[in-house]
This record gives sequence, C-alpha cells and structure tokens, in this order.
Amino acid sequence: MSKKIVITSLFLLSISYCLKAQNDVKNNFVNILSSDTPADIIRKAANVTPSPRQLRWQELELTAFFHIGMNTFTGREWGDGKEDPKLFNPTALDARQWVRTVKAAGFKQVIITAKHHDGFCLWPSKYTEHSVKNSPWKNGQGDVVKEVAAACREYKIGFGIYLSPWDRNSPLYGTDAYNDYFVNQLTELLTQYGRVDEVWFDGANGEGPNGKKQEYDFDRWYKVIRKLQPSAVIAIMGPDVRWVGTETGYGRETEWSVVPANNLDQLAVTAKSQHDITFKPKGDMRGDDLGGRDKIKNATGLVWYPAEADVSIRPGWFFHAEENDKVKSPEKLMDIYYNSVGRNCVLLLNIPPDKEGLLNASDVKALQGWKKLRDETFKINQLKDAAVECNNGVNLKSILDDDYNTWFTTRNKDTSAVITLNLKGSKTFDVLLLQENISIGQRVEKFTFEYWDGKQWEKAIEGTTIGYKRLLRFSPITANKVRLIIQSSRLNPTIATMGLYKQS
Ligand code: FUL
Repeated sequence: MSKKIVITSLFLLSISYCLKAQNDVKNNFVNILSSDTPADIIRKAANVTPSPRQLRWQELELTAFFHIGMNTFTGREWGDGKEDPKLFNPTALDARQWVRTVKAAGFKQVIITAKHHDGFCLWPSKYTEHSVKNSPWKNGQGDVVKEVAAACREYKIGFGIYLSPWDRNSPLYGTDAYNDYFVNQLTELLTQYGRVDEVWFDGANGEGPNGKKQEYDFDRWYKVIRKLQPSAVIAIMGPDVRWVGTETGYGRETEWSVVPANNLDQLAVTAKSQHDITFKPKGDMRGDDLGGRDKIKNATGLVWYPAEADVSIRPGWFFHAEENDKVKSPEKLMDIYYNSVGRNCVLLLNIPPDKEGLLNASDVKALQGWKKLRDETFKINQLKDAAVECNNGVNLKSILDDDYNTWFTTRNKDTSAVITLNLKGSKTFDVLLLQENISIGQRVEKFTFEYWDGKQWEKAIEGTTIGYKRLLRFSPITANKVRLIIQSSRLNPTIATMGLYKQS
C-alpha cells in the first residue's frame, strides 16, 4: 500500500470515528431536522441531558438568597438610585451567621445581591462611588461580597452573585458605555472572590437616571462568565437555569427540564452543545407545560433548561421590621418544598438579613422548624428492605440503595413497567418520593402508584413527570404491598430512587 493510501484510509477512519462519537455524545442541546418524525423528536428529547454544571446545580436542591442593600435601610423594595451611601450601616454584620444558619437548615449554596436595581454595590467597586466604600460601615473599608464568599468557603457551600442589569444610579445607563461598566463590575466579582457557582441576572429592565432604557449586551456578559468562571450556572436571564415563572415557590405539576429552543433567543441552532454557547430566554415561561409532546412536536431544537423556583421567606425581598410577624411558617415552607423541590425544581429561598446585618430571630426559627419537619418526615423509608419485582426490569434493587448514581431501567426498548414492592410487614405512609437519573435524560411521562388493600389494587396517587425529584402527598395508607406503574416514558425509564414516608 502506498503511503498516500494509508494516510487517506487513516483519515477516513478517524472521520467515521468522530462522526460516531458525535452521534453517541450526550448533549444538553439537540437540533431537530425537518426530516425528523414525531418519534425521532421524542427519542431526541429523551437523550438530552444536563451539562455538568447544570447537574451539579440540580443536585443542590436548596439554595438561599440574601437580599441586603440600601433598601434594608430605607424600607423600600426598589430604590431609585438617589440614596445616600451613608445610610448603609449594618453594624453587627456577620456573614458567617447567615451561612452557618442556612447550612444547618440544609441549603447547599447561597446568592448575595451584590448590586440591586438601585445600583449600590456591596463591594468596593472601583468603577463607581455608589458603594460600601462611601458608607460608615467599617469606615468604608468593608466588603459584604468578600465576607459572604469567605463564609461559604469556610462552611463548604456554594457561592453565587446577583448582579442587577438594571441600574438606576449609573449615569452611563442607557448608553453603550454601560455594557463596559457592567463587564468591569462582573469582572471584579468573578476574579476577586474565588470560585463563583451561580450568576443570577434579573429580568427587570427599567429606565436609568437619564430616563433611557438599556440594550443589555447579554452575549458579551455570558462570554465573560464562561471565560472567568466556567463552572458557574447563569440563571434566569441566562442559558443554564430557567425562571419557573412565578415568585411563589410553587412549581408546575408537569415540569420538563427539556424544552423547545424556539423560545430562546440564541445562536445555538447550529451548535452541538450548550457548554460553549449561550442564549437568553424569551417567550412564554409561564404556561402549565413547557415541554410535553405537544410543545416539542414543532421545535427547531431542544435544550436542557431546568427550572428554579424563587420565593422570599417574607412578603418582601428585603428586610422590613414590620414584616417580622409575617415570616412564613415551617408548615408553609414545607408546602413550598413539596411544590418546588418535589416538582423537579431547585428552590431558591430568600432570607433577608436585617438592619444590623444578621438573619433575624423570626426567620431563623422558621428555618429550624422547617428543617425539623423535613428530618422527621424523611427519616425512615418504609420501603427499606422491601422485595422488588418487575418482569421487564433490570437493576431492581438500585431503587432502594440510597445511591442516586445507580438506577433501575427496563429491558429491550420497553417504555412501560410495573414495579411491585413487597414491604417488610404492614407500613403506614402518605408521601411518595421518586427520582429519575437525569444524567441519562428525563423520560417518564405518566405513572400511577397503587397499594394492595388485601383484596385488590387501589390507586393512591398518579402523576406525569418525575425528573430529578418528585414528591407526592396523599391520605395515609397502611399496606404491605405497593406498586409503581410507569404507563408512559419517552425511552426506557430510569428510576434512581423510590421512597415511602409518613409525614410528621
Ligand atoms: C425581582 C426583583 O425586582 C426583586 O426586587 C427581587 O430581586 C427578585 C428576586 O427579582 O425581579
């Protein structure tokens, strides 16, 4: 064989290998071709998976927001940017107390409002005078962002920043120069405080001090974040995490993490993966179902874009003493938990520090009470040691091994299954927990959970999507045999975890 032929065949071999590898690659974005049949589209949707940063974020389940700033001292929710920096004086500020408290309550990451709409910076930015450096707090030597980042490192939890694009103080707002100003601030935040895990961009876009509105240069901002903090998710006005659509903390019954890319203003249609590309959301984020068969059938692309449910523990986002008796109760927080984390969302709960710079006793008490309720409810899985049966299933025991990374699935191409569990004696329960292994994709579309009443099977509850976590409550049931019927799934279903609990 001549040298030329050898080189050509090696070249062809490597091309076919690359093509195969590309087809097999798991992506958080897929194009839909005009030649794709409805069945092709469903199969493609079933194979879209989270990027590593999205998977890490989803597994957090609980993240905490800390809204503190000028509004804490003026009693407002939205400052107008004319506030005097001298008003900012949280004399006993202790970020370690904030982080310690939320960590004890089960939170895995926090987000600090580095700059809210009033433009006041909680760090001594060198690009504006409107910051902590001109406040009496620590004689202008303080840096709230630094203290929060250090506390997160000390207590080993994630750290994120909220940087409001809308700035009612900056004279540059409404001009091209504002995008440079914003990039400079972003760069300070992403280079001076160690690792950043989440960057949260609010959608609000009002007028600046000169009455002008700003064209935000999102694409440029995203590039800066990807370059400086590649493992950070960009949330809300960003490509990695979607706003659930309300500020109540209640997600939807049917929550698909894979949604049509048509709703996204992006350059991605030709890109293979969202790892390196970016887009900002547009269109409907509030419908009852954003990713069902009806929604994806005309999609031009599909993207992994999971939901975050944000809500404040108080009526307002900032601390107001007159709301101390309106802090959400442990029971209300529990209901929010079932309807956010239990509906395939990450919950972002805001606990605003008070004027002294501490989490207020009423909020701390509510968090502790809520944690106690969760601990008591989820202490004993009534399925423990149950015998698992399923005609067409593999890895049956992995649904009970407390390991998210092992999972049950079906043989062949079966998209339905009946998993029967014979319990260790008669048990009483009123909460069902299910988890799909989302690193394989989100697939289950319809399921029913039944119990044996001694004579026949009775329905306890039914549902549509599962996703990373699904929690469903029902009236207490006592039984020694139960079954999960997966009626419909986009491809072989995966069940990583199944649990039955009794609410305390
Ligand atoms: C909203 C803001 O306008 C609120 O003040 C708050 O920061 C919330 C989390 O997002 O859009």
